[in-house]
Amino acid sequence: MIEKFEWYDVFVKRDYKPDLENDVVVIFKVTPSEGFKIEDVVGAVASESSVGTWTTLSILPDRIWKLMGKAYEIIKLEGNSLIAKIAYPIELFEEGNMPAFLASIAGNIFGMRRVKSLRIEDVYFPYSFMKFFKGPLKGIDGVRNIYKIYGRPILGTVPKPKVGYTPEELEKISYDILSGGMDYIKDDENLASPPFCRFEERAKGIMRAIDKAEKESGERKVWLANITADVKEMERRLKLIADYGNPFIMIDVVIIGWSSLNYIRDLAEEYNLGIHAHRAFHAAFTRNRDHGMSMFALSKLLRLMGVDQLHIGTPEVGKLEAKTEEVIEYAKVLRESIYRSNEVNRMEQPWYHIKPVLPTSSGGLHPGTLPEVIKSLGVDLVIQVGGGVLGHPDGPRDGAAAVRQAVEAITKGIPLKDYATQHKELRRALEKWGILRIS
Ligand code: CAP
Ligand code: MG
Repeated sequence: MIEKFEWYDVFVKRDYKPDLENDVVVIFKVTPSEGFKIEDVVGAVASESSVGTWTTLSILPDRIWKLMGKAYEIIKLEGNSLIAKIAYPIELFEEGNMPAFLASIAGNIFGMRRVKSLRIEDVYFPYSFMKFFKGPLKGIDGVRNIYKIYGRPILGTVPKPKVGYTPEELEKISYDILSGGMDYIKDDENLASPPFCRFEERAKGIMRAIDKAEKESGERKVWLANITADVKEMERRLKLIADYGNPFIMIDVVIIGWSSLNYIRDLAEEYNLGIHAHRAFHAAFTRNRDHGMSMFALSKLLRLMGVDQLHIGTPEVGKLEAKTEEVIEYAKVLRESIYRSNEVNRMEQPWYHIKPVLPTSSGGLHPGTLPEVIKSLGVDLVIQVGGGVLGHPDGPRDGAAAVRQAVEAITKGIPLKDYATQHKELRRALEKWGILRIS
């Protein structure tokens, strides 16, 4: 028998100094349920996410004391919430196994009765943990080298309606968009291979459009081909894309899951393909600021896993809920070689061998929003415009041209309304949608 102790209390060690070479640190925002002491709640989170359960045990090998999560810092926030920093020794985790890692630090704890709500704000990875992950194959330089586009954002369109076109219709739209000036054409996140638009037929049509647009424009054109499906089917579609010589695939990374992503990441390397990551479903757990996981932490996990482009949303001019200052931090943590912040819920993160990811800004954009997008997020960016191209009064070709002109104007430092006097397509877009500013 071991001596009696308060089980959850032993996971709170305020005198512990995290070992930044050998500890993973998770920063949680914790809101305790009524009637529970802070230590009992934070200790429970550290226990259940590492080695413990709800009670003391009759068998407890000495090793366990080394493996346990240690809550070493607790900071009270306004209201009833607090920030808890918990350090986990890397020996707790299998090397390179992201799903199992998440089953620890993002598993049962979200449902514990004693937490009213719980949110992973940040996850710090030491090199000793990171070295088992590959990160992006291409990274920002690799993606730019595909297109040979430097110094401006990469521009593309997702045709709308998002699902419903036939392959023939998409071939025409793709050609119009690409010859209008877009760099890529993208499938929507929920377009897979429905009966009226089978993947193979779509591939034929879009690749024909790409060939034609490339020959005429002399520019590289790309299809972000959504292969989201069962893993075996994704593999088949990925190989088809590689056979066509198209350099990119797209996947709905959150929906397909971590082990599928890992598998596809390795295959993409074998076939030398970039990965465009759509984040559909993320808002189910990132949007609530008290519960789930932050988009910031998700961005870090996905950079580690190795996507080349990731959707991060827009500044406050788009259609989806977002806070400009938060979106800027997502872009920073994807791009920088050492991420730094003074915020209480963030840690400094060096990225070592892990290449940067190109952030993708998307959702309700049109030419009149782009000055704010580029002002907030810079030019190392993918700008993705759907309705803002397909909704152009004179059709998709002019819609694409208007986006390209807007970006030309911004990179030359010319106000959109001045550039529009000489560029009809841009003028027509601004007449319909105006120029939006973050007030
Ligand atoms: C954009 C989009 C994107 C969302 C994803 C859509 O179309 O294709 O999937 O923006 O958002 O279907 O809504 P529009 P995020 O340009 O027509 O809005 O990148 O923020 O995850
Ligand atoms: Mg979409």
